[in-house]
Formats: sequence, C-alpha cells, structure tokens
Amino acid sequence: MTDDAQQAESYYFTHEPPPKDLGTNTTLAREFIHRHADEGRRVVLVTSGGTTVPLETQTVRYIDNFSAGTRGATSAEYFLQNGYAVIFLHRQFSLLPYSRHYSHNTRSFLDYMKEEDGRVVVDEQHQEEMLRVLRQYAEVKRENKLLILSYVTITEYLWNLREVAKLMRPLGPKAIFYLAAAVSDFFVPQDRMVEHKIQSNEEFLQGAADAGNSNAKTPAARTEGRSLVIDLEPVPKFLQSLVDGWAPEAMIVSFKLETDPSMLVKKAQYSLNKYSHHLVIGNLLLTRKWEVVFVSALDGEKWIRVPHGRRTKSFTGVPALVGSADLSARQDGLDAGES
Ligand code: PAZ
Repeated sequence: MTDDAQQAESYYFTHEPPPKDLGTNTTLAREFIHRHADEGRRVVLVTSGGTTVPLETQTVRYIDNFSAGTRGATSAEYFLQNGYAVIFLHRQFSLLPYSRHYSHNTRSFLDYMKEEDGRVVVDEQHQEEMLRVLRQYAEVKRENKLLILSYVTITEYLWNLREVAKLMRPLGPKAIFYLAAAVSDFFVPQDRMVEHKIQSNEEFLQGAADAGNSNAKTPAARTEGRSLVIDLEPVPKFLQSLVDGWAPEAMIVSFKLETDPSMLVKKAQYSLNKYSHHLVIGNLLLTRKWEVVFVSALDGEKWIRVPHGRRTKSFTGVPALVGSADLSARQDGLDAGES
C-alpha cells in the first residue's frame, strides 16, 4: 500500500468515530468466521444498499442515494445456495435475503395472507412460491449460514467493512468480498459538522450560532443568506487498503455504477488497473437489472444480459462467479427477483 493510502486510512479512522454497535458486530462476525472456517467453508462478505451522509451530528438531514439493496440481497441468496457462509453488511431497512421477495414492492405483505376459520394463512396463489422461499430460509437459519449486520452512514459502513475484513484475513483465499453497496464518494467530516439542525429562518440563525452550532472550522453545511451551502469532502478510496492491507489474499469483487454508457467500461478498467483486484462488475443505473459487464484481468470485458419485460428480472453475477474458476460469465442461473 502506498504511504498516501496508509496516511489517508489512518487519518480517516482517527477522526471519524466508530459506530456504537461496532463492538457487537465484530464479536458476532468473529464467532461466525471462526465457526465456518473450522468447517472448511468459504465466507463471503456481501455489502448492500446505499450509505447516508449526515449533515448534522443530531441528524435531521442527510444526503442519500438510490440503492434499494436488490443486487446485494439477491446475490446473498445465490452465495448461500452455492454453499457459502454469508456476512450481509447492509444499509438498515434495505432489502434482505429471502424477505426481499415480500417487502419493498407495490404490494403489502398482508396481501399475501387471508383469513381462514379465524386463522391467518397464506393465500393459495402464493403458497408454492412462499414455501420454496421459506424452505431455503429455514435451512440457512438452521445451519447458521447468514450473519446480518447493518449500517446507516458512510462512516458506519467503512468502520464495519474494515473490522470485518481484518477478521476475514486469516481465511486467505477462502474469503470473498462482494462490494455491491452504493458507497458515497463525498462526506462531511466530523470536525466540520454542525451539532444541531441547520436553521433556515434568518431570524434564528444568530441564535443557532450562539448555541454552539458553529465549529472552529467552516461548517460543511451552512446557510448563506437564505441558501443552504453544502461543501463536501472526498471519501478516501479504501479499496486499496482492502486489497493490500486488510485482506490481501481474498478474492475481491467491486461494482462500478455509472449513468453515462461511454464512461462505464473505461472506469471499470481504471479501477481494476489501479487496485489490481480480481473483478469489477460494471452497471448503468437505467439498465442495471438486466445487463452488467464483467471486467477482469483474465477475461477482459464480458457483457451478460438477461431478457427484460414487464416483470423485470434483476441480475446477479454470482452464478457466473461461483461456478467458474476463470470468472467467465455464463448466462444460466440468473436471478428471478422482482425489480
Ligand atoms: O441496490 P440496487 O440493486 O438498487 O443497485 C445495485 C448497485 C447499482 C448499487 C450495485 O450494482 C453497484 O453498482 N454498486 C456500486 C456502486 C458504486 O459505488 O459505484
């Protein structure tokens, strides 16, 4: 790892406080990793969902992104089906493996139920599908193969990623990192964050400043006149730390999201060259559910597409990943999750 990357890591984790539940999460992860390592199982860390950027310490407002966690939750199911133990580090309240089939869609989960003889039962038309999902879920639970951890903010995400990655280091090549979370590129550092809700009414601005809402440094989010000015700083790129320091022998798969088609492969290639990890899976915001591009040193650029229609199938690269040593893309086993 370069000195610059090392310095950026050390600065970030010295200045951004760890989340309150980090100790609990690492205890759970340590026990989970040891148990599956003893049983000779591969362990994958799947990250999933968006990361928030709080503007105030007592957070009323924050910046967020679009990710619902479909890719991560769906992919986790495929890893589990293929014998992996999964640590699912996800944005709180985003989609979860298995329950994703019945949440976050236009139907309420109550629409799957009906009353029969004073009891709640699953409606006939959903019995078969729900039984299939329930059996898979029950088996995963019985065998304790899924550990669910959550974060909300970008800083919580990075702390958890770093600590879990270090715990996975002894697994060597039996560890996989599948980084599908949509990670913010910009954030408000702790020492530039105001404590209280940013006031919009000019009559209260002075009061807020007197009450300790301005820091020694210029606050990153502040009102100027009647406008809100937000001045974010770049989040250090921790892929370098992961590849070189936290888990150097692991297989690392990162995702790259773009909106401009002409940028996608170029940026995926750039990331692969810069960090020298195993695979970048590129996707475009508007077409991400039915096409992705695999960019790897071994196979160059490979597109994988699934047909899409009224009930969009969402794509996960897991079958291609776990079924093939050379990471070659296959068309089979694509996910049937709803969009
Ligand atoms: O969560 P989702 O299924 O709605 O979206 C998945 C995704 C586009 C966030 C993921 O495939 C991805 O590209 N993640 C990395 C995004 C990035 O930081 O570039």
